[in-house]
Parts: sequence; structure tokens; C-alpha cells
Amino acid sequence: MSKILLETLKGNPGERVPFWFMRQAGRYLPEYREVRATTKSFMEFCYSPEKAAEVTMQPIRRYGMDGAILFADILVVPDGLGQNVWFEAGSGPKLTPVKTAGDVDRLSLNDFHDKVGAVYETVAKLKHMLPVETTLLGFAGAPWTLATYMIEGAGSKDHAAARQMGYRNPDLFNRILDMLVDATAQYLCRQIDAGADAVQIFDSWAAALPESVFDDWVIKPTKAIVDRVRAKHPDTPIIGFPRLAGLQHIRFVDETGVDAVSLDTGISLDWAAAELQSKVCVQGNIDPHLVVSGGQKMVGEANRILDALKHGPHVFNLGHGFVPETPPENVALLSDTIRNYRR
Ligand code: 1CP
Repeated sequence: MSKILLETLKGNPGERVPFWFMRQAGRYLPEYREVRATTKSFMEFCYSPEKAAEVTMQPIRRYGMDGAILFADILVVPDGLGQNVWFEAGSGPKLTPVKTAGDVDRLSLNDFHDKVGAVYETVAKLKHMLPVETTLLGFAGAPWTLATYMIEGAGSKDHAAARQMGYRNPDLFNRILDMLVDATAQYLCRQIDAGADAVQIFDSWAAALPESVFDDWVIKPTKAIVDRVRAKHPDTPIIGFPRLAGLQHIRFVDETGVDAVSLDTGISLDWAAAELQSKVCVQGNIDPHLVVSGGQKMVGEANRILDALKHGPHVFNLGHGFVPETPPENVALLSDTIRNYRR
């Protein structure tokens, strides 16, 4: 049986539009909270192949998405490079910030695959657990988004520390980006070796960067990763997600060489159909907060998105991840709406 999500990502859409959702495994599901409660540390949870594989499967069992995304976190990569990463309840990720050349010197790829190896085990387990028609998605954070956490030492609103290092000390900043390109390309290749059918690169904080640095901080590192992954795995589709990048999506698609682009909630669909979907598969983009509200408004919006993107390859998804307050029954209604739609 063929995998319709994988085929669509390769530019061969069928009659039905495939779907999966960012953060489809997560806190909105009671069965996730139950497994999550068995491990105190979130990073340790990400490095527990059995539990990570189990929570990856949970939404597939409930809703039958066409894609299962590996359960892990983007901050596994800085952790593998030797930075301290931990999660504090209620306040999100924390890292020992990288500020100086000495801090960068302490990071390396030497023990990387040993440290993150449990993630590859999760992928290998999933390969055996998933229905044959379900596409297994690997993922990583993009270098720019990872750098915002690594330099700030936490999540941040305007990514001040990373932007200022990028301007003030480009040599040091580029050392961080280069190391992230190297680690991420290897990390994604290993996920594919272990069984991932496609991969997504999350650049969640690509918003509002000036054109001049969007090239150096978003496009070039992403292109370097795409080139390296493709050299080893030419048939594995790569999805880019330069969230909130506005008109810069056009250059992102033209210059990085991604096979598909994920659209945030704010993108005009007619524009995306004309400017992006004519070149690559598009993915998206219902507002996760509309799924909290649900009902006929959500169904109407899902149909608007499906209609607007029906003339080319489209993977239905959210414009960003599910929020914890999402009622699981709304996800069922949304899944049925997409599954029953015919182009
Ligand atoms: O204890 C918990 O359950 C914490 C919540 C949680 C979950 C469910 C975190 C902490 N990470 C995850 C899983 C996760 N993160 C996945 C798994 C697969 C799936 O989608 O079902 C993926 C792909 C991610 C990716 C991720 N982590 C991104 C990129 C996507 C996005 O949302 O923009 C980012 C920015 C992170 C960092 C992160 N991890 C967790 C939190 C709370 C955050 C965000 C912090 C912030 O807002 O800065």
C-alpha cells in the first residue's frame, strides 16, 4: 500500500488530501499526560525510546493521521553538543547560555550520536509499530531557531541575545551556526537511516528578520542541511517551516531547495497557491486556536483551506502546534472533515 503523505510531499497528489498535525502527540491527550507523568525530566522522556514511541503512536490510534511525527524535541541537538538543557515546569526550556568563544569551544560533535542515540532507537521502533500506509516523519530545529535558545539560555520574545551576537560578533555566531548545520545534517541522516520517510526542519522563530540577515541566518544554513541530507538520501522529502517569514517564503523556497513548505496561520492562501505551491508541496495552515474553539466555524475554515489549495500538492496541517487546551473531540471532527474531502 502506498503512503499518500509521502507521495504528496514528492509532488504526486492523489484524490484525498493527507494530514498530520504539529504537536499531535502532547498535553491535550490524557493518554500522553499519563505516560509523561512516569518520567520527571522532559529530556529523559525524549530519550526513552519505548515511551517516546508510545506517545508518537497515541494520536495515530485515535485519529489515523497519514503521518506520525517522531516524539522528541528540537533541543535534543544542543544537548547532544554538550550544552546543559533542562525543562522547568511552567516556564519552558532552560539552557546554560552560550555567550563567549570559550562557551562555543566546550561544544562539540564528539559524543553527539551517543548522547542522542535513543532518538534513533525511537525511530527504528516506530518503523515496526506504524501501519504501512503511515508516513514516519523525523525532524530537527533549524540552526537559527536553535541558536535563539542556545544564546539566550531560554525561550525569548524578540531573540535579542542571538540577534545582537549575530550583528556584533558574526565570527562567533557563524561558528555556532556552522556547528548546528553539521550536527543537524548528521542527525537527520541518522533518523532517515533508522527509518524516517521524510523530515521537517522547524524554523519557528524566522519572523521579522531583515532581508540582509535572513539569507545568512535562515536560508544558507537550511540550504547547507538540505544539500547534505539530499546527497545521502536523494529520495527523502524535506519540509521547511520558516514560520512567519512573510514574503521571504519565496526566496526560502527558491534558494533552500526544500521539497515542501509549511505555512503559518497568517499566510494568504491564494498567494501561497500562486507563488509557492506552483513550485513545491505546501502544508498547513489552520489556526490551532480555532481547533480549541471547534464546531462549524472550524469545519468551514478547514474547507476553505482545502478548496484554496486543491489545485496542487497539499498536506493539511496546523499553522503552528496544538495547544494543551485543545479538546480531543475537536481533533476528531477536524480529522474526519479532512479525510472525507475530495479534490
Ligand atoms: O512536558 C511536556 O509535555 C512539554 C511540552 C512539549 C512537547 C509535547 C515540549 C516542550 N516539546 C514537545 C514535543 C515536541 N516539540 C515535538 C514532538 C512531536 C509532535 O509534534 O507531536 C516537536 C516536533 C517539537 C518541536 C519544538 N520544540 C519546536 C518547534 C515547533 C514549534 O512549536 O514551534 C520548538 C520551538 C520547541 C521548543 C519547546 N519544547 C517544549 C516547549 C514548551 C517549547 C517551546 C518553548 C518556547 O515557546 O520558546
